[in-house]
Amino acid sequence: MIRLPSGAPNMKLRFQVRELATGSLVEAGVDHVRIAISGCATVTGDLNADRVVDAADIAALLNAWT
Ligand SMILES: [Ca+2]
Repeated sequence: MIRLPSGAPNMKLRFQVRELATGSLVEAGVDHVRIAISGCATVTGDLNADRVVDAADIAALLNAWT
């Protein structure tokens, strides 16, 4: 697993194959590569974590106001 820096807008994945000795035959294959995104971006002001800032967040704020 490779962790990318947060906020990275792009990603490049490169596989590199090279000879270990002259005259050798290099063959390579890439199989079963899986890219997954885990976690989620936070939305500023989203107090109830439904990824939308709306009246429910204001209500949550007012209900927490003591
Ligand atoms: Ca919300």
